[in-house]
Amino acid sequence: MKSLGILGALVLALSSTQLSEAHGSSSYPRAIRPKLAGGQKFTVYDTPIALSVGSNAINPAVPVDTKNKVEIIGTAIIDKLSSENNIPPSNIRVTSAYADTGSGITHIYLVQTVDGKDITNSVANVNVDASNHIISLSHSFAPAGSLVSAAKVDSTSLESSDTAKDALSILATHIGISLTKVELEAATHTTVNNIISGQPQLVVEGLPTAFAIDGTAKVNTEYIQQSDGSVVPVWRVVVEQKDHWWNAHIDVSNQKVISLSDWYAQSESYFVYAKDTLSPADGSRKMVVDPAYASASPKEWVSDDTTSGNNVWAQSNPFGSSTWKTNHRPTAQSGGVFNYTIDFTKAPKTYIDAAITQLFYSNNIMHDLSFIYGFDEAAGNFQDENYSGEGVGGDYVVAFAQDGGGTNNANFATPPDGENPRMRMYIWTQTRPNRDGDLEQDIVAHEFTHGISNRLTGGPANTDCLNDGEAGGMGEGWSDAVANILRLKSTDTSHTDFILGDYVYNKSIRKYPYSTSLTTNPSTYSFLDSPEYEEVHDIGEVWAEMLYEVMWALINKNGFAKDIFAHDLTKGNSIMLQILLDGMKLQPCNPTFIDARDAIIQAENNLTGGKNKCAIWTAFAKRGLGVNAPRPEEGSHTDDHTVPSGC
Ligand SMILES: *C1O[C@H](CO)[C@@H](O)[C@H](O)[C@H]1NC(C)=O
Ligand SMILES: *[C@@H]1O[C@H](CO)[C@@H](O)[C@H](O)[C@H]1NC(C)=O
Ligand SMILES: *[C@@H]1O[C@H](CO)[C@@H](O)[C@H](O)[C@H]1NC(C)=O
Ligand SMILES: *[C@@H]1O[C@H](CO)[C@@H](O)[C@H](O)[C@H]1NC(C)=O
Ligand SMILES: [Ca+2]
Ligand SMILES: [Zn+2]
Repeated sequence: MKSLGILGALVLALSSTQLSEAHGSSSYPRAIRPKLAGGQKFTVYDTPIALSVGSNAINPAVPVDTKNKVEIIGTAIIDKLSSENNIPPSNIRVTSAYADTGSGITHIYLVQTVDGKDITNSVANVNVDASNHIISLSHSFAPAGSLVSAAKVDSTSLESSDTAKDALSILATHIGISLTKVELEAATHTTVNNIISGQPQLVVEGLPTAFAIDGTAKVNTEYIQQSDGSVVPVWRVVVEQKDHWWNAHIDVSNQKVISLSDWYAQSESYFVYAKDTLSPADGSRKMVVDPAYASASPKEWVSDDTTSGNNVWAQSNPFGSSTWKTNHRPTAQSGGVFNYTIDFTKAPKTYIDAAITQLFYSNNIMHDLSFIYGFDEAAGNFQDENYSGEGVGGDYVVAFAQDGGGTNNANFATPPDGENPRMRMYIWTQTRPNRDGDLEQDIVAHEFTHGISNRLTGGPANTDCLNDGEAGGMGEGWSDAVANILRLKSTDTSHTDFILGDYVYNKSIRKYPYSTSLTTNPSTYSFLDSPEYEEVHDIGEVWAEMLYEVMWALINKNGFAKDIFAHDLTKGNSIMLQILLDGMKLQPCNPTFIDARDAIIQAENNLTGGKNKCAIWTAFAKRGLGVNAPRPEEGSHTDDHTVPSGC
């Protein structure tokens, strides 16, 4: 019988089928803002531009105090932005300006106005060097013509208490907090002038504390530029709650929230088997707070309050279907906390929320780790939004926890860059109660690594390079090898043996443990000629065993990085992961063992200048892949233990 994934046969390469997408079901408020068509381009001048007031260039040595100098520069900037963008100077206001004492650069921040009110997202910043030259500039001003319609709106009426209360009611509905008519009517209000802008602002008091922690909300009118460049009047509402401090802009004409930001930095916490814990057999769960790596996931992992984000969407899938958007996902408790119970005396389905949380966590860990080692946007990784603009976005991992489509296995399907891959994790039935593959890190790491090797070998647009034979077998082998690198602990030595799938299967899912002992694991290149070694997982076991030898050779020579995420390329385990991924990028489509070995050696040569060349050759040669090992087209996989001369 042929099965899929970690145990059975091959990894699927999906055709480019597009699945229809339903809308997500979360009610949690996401930050929103109009995406301006013109963006906010940042211009850096190679030759700084002299500033002038009227027709007079500003004297580089303005002999006045700093405050005065900042004011003069501010006026000059307003004149420049005004004439360049055809906006009257009276419609541009400096919001902040200061001369930085360290760099000597003066920073001027501005906003465009209508009727004396700010267009909240039409802003500029200009940087001026110590000799009064503009060194860089950016703005998102609305085009001149778009202001005409906005100027016609009578904004004074918007400051009445009734309309202000309308605005509160719309925001409450949007963020899912009850605020009744009666509660609103009971609230009182006063008018004050905003400390910074000087513009009138209504302070509404006596609101229920679920909506406003101190009972008050501030409302005023402003304008906002929409994505098409048009400018519309909005209510701005600022209200603080226990875990949020909202700054909302509500469109007056259609009564919708069109911009929303939260001044609280949202934290994310997961109660999980952390990345240094292999499975429930290896330790207990703990709370990890904000585990995202900023270089890989600058906006963290969660986009709203459930297990979906830029890198991964994790959900249940009891019927093994292929759609995911409307599937069940757990909702975080207040403060972004994902903490769900597990009772191991019961069936896995009783702890599905903990399983989904774990799967979401482990996939994101794999995303960040592989990103740090070069499986990034340009290299075709899995992300909805690719922040660099390189590669193709729209392809976060769709990960199904406790998928009902199978048992005793797991699999990963890798379509080309730009299409969502699928990870399916099954329940394992060897034990009573059954066990859940979502909770075993080496299973998830194995599956995710299929995505890495498929996208990197032959380029991100081609995921048909590791389908069968030696290439397909190495696909399985790299997946075990990366799982082995991730699970390393500082107490492990080259005498430690690793068993894959130990927790879910209650024994190894491979023939032999990974070991540097030829007795414990006798695998060598010539095993590939045995009829028992035609299936990809069997071939993969030989490759992963060779890589296990290389890994320990590198650690023994270079030492061990306690934290693989620190990317310390002087340490053996970090070098190993780096040259595995670099080798995948270098090697040809449908590589043989020999091709892949040569790519790893080339990658190491590039990384360190060949410091570890002999250590790597010695490790491969120990398992029969020495310099004279024949290529498969030469007829056999005879073991060769020769190392290059000089080693
Ligand atoms: C490795 O590759 C980089 C980028 O192509 C190159 O700049 C560098 O010189 C190479 N290093 C070695 C040791 O070959
Ligand atoms: C997780 O939630 C349980 C209640 O289900 C609670 O008792 C426990 O303290 C929480 N754990 C953490 C670390 O917050
Ligand atoms: C990459 O992501 C950016 C958003 O960050 C998007 O604008 C762009 O279209 C994406 N590129 C591709 C080719 O998908
Ligand atoms: C695991 O296997 C051992 C025998 O190898 C057995 O004694 C034990 O009960 C099994 N554990 C479970 C949870 O089934
Ligand atoms: Ca991608
Ligand atoms: Zn596999």
